[in-house]
Amino acid sequence: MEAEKKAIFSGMQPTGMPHLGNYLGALKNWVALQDEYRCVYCIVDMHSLTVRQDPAVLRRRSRELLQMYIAMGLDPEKAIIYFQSHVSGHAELAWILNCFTYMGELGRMTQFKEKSQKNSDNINAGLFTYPVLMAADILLYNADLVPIGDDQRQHMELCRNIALRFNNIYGDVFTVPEPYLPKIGARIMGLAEPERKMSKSDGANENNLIYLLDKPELIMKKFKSAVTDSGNEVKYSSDKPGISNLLVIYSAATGVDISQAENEFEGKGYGFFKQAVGEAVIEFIKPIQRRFEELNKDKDYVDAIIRANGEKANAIASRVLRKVKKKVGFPAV
Ligand code: ATP
Ligand code: LTN
Repeated sequence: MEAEKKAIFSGMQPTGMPHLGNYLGALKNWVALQDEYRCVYCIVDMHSLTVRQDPAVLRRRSRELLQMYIAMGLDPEKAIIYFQSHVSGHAELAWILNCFTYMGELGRMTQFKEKSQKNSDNINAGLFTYPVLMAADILLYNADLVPIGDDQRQHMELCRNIALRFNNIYGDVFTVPEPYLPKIGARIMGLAEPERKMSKSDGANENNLIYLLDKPELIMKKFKSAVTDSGNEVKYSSDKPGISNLLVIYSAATGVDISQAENEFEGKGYGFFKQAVGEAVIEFIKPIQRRFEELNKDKDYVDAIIRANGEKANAIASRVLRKVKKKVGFPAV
């Protein structure tokens, strides 16, 4: 039975607590897919090193993110959740794939351009080859589907091209993966700056993002101070980025579609609407926070998951890596 299930891989950087954008854009789908697919969900700590990190903070955040995966509803018996740095195959495959990726392709990546602008004092080679490591993550597990938010589409396209290029030379080695995006919520914008995506590393304005561990009062305060637009109609429209973003959040959080929500809030005004969005978000975040706190007290359980799942991931990765090494012509061990 297990062998017939399709495979899913996705990852998130431990660069901070996940926010509402991460949840609605990616994590929510991870949970939804875990019964139907063979899922592998990684904490991509190696990717985080492309930006300077404090070691103690990185270690803490990596563990917190793993706890968050479980608190959100991922079942570590069903899905494999583990740290990228615990499986050396990621780095090994990334090296091989580097030799099948062109400088020009990497130079075109929007994330690279944006991050080099933001970190102009540290434009390291890792930042440039970041998408190759991401391709290695995915191809190492022969993933069919990769649940991600909209900002990762371009990296996915590159990953597919690398896989196709490699397969063209060596035969069908890699599964060519497809991105999997939510119908609604693939790009959640900032609450204070609705023309920019909500982003963890954009902490300058804390009112811009809702962290999954924010207390209910703080969540409500942030929603109440969210930027709206002129007028007073709750309508989805390109000249109303603030209200449109709140409608997307409401719809993704409750499952009510946007036109239904527009009807629900007709004539109610922005203040009432913002309060309702806040309440909806608080409601689904509450059980996640409760579970996170419980896990905080259960160090042994979390340690056991880290060990067991790291081993499972390693076993899959080594099989694929062995095949790749043979194909490219490395001597057998
Ligand atoms: P950083 O700012 O450190 O780059 P991030 O907030 O962009 O972090 P990532 O760890 O890079 O988050 O992304 C994890 C997942 O969340 C990815 O699948 C990404 O596409 C998705 N994601 C990130 N931001 C948003 C957003 N604003 N809306 C929807 N999905 C998002
Ligand atoms: N690049 C992604 C994180 C990431 C990822 C992956 C996502 C690293 N490896 C593999 C999906 C599959 C990001 O910045 N959000």
